[in-house]
Amino acid sequence: MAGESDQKLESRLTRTKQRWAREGRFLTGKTSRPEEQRLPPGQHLTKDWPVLDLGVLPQISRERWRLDVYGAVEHPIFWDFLEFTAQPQAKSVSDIHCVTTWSRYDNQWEGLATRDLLDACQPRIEARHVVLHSHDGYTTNLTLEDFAAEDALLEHGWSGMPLEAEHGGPVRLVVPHLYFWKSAKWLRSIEFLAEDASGYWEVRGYHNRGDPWEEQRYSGD
Ligand SMILES: Nc1nc2c(c(=O)[nH]1)N[C@H]1C(S)=C(S)[C@@H](COP(=O)(O)O)O[C@H]1N2
Ligand SMILES: [Mo]
Repeated sequence: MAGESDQKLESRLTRTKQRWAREGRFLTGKTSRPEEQRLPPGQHLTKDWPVLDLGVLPQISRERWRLDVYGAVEHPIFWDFLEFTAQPQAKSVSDIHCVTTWSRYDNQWEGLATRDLLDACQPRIEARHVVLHSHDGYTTNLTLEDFAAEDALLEHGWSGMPLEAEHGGPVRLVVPHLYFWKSAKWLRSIEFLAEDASGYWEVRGYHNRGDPWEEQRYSGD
């Protein structure tokens, strides 16, 4: 997976964002808690919804889309879109916080709660980490605990409509309590692991966890 295919994903944006990580760009040195303030430190509010990715737009129809769940699980999953949407459906409203400093409030999501996915696949006792794999070659890593957050969803609907391709449709992850790079678009598979394995931005200077309230933008913050 590394090497050649990674090189194709080295866009100008990738190089700029790697430089920001080296320079500690946008860091305010402040922290705040969601109870005190809705906007995390160093963020500004936007009304539109920017598109941010590596510049590859995978065109996956709902008919062709499949989800693989594998690794340290009792029940590996291989669902098509109909099987996926036959699972319990959840709705949630949450805010987006992107590490490039924009935030967007009150996004209405619909999909499968990650907790319901965990019920279906039953992570084994040694499973502690999760890696998301996407159709554009992107990966990102989370602890099992962060993945299992109450408001985390495998999302296929936004504002009552199917999730648009540019925002990761047919299905993306949404983990509202972490910076948005953890929310993988064009989800293809979910891997459960005993040991952590860094993803695309995590090996390029970005924080392993990415809590916006602690301003965990870059590794070493
Ligand atoms: N597959 C994939 N998922 C991805 C990315 C990507 O490049 N590829 N970019 C991440 C980043 S850095 C951000 S800020 C959000 C942007 O999502 P949006 O384009 O829907 O706003 O997607 C995240 N998920
Ligand atoms: Mo981002």
